[in-house]
Amino acid sequence: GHAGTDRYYTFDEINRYIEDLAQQYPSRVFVKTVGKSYEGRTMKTIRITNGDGRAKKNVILMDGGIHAREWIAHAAVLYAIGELSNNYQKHAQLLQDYDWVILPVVNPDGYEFTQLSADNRFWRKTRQPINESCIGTDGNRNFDFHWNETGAYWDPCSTIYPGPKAFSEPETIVVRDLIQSLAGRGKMYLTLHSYGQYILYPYGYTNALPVTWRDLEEVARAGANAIMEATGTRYKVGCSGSSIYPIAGASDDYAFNAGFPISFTMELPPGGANKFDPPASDIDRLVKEAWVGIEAMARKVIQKY
Ligand code: 0X9
Ligand code: ZN
Repeated sequence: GHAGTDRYYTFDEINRYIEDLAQQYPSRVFVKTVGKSYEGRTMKTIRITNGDGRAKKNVILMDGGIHAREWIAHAAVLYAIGELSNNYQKHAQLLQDYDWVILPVVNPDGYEFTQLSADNRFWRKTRQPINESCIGTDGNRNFDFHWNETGAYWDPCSTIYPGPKAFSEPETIVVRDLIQSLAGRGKMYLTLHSYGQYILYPYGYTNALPVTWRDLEEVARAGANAIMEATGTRYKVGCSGSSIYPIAGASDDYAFNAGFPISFTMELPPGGANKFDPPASDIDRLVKEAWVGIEAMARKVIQKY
């Protein structure tokens, strides 16, 4: 059944959950080690298929938790994994011509750090030291597409430090390699964050729109409309660079530039005093609502590509 909807799972619990799914559904669900974090944690993807064995299907690539403190993102990714794995008959359409590849925890060191003590709860970055006094890089400023051009800050102690160079972090290299290995087959890249209630599309590094912005707008709208209909929650849709502020070196722009025709950052709703900490009692509602949007966007993508 579903996991991590009544409390936030630890990194180990998340890994165990996806391993269990792979054991339970050995013909359809596959877990693969794709790298190690700076502190040596094993990073794993789960690939969910319909088990027909057809190779080289189109792919939807999803990840969460590049920012450590955005726990609701990890939880939403986990819920999507549970839906696709356990309710695969209901979701036959979503798995007919597409495989789903999902990296549930992009920043395991940061995630563990935020769970270690209340003092660390709102840590955002990776955990690789930069110098004697500053730790961590903002993973979502570390990708090699217009790296460090805007929306980052040079101070290694800053929460939006882009790293000493593009792909200085083992964790962003993992995402890079996933994106590159799927180029051509990858039709939608979806990265989950909080908070803001946005579905954001490229570009992020500038407020200029890509020529295909209407396709991006159409798919994002499908997601936002489905959520609105289901729960009344309003997710705003728009280009990252003009809807919030220009940020370079983010994973969404990188995937889009690598050939994913659809690439979104989904910012889940705020919660709790700090806005990054929805109470455990809200997880179930928020992740189900996010799934309504994800499913609607996937349907649209599958129909278009
Ligand atoms: O700043 C970010 O990385 C994201 N917001 S968050 O509050 N979760 O940190 C927004 C990223 C949007 N994408 C791009 N600007 N490319
Ligand atoms: Zn974020």
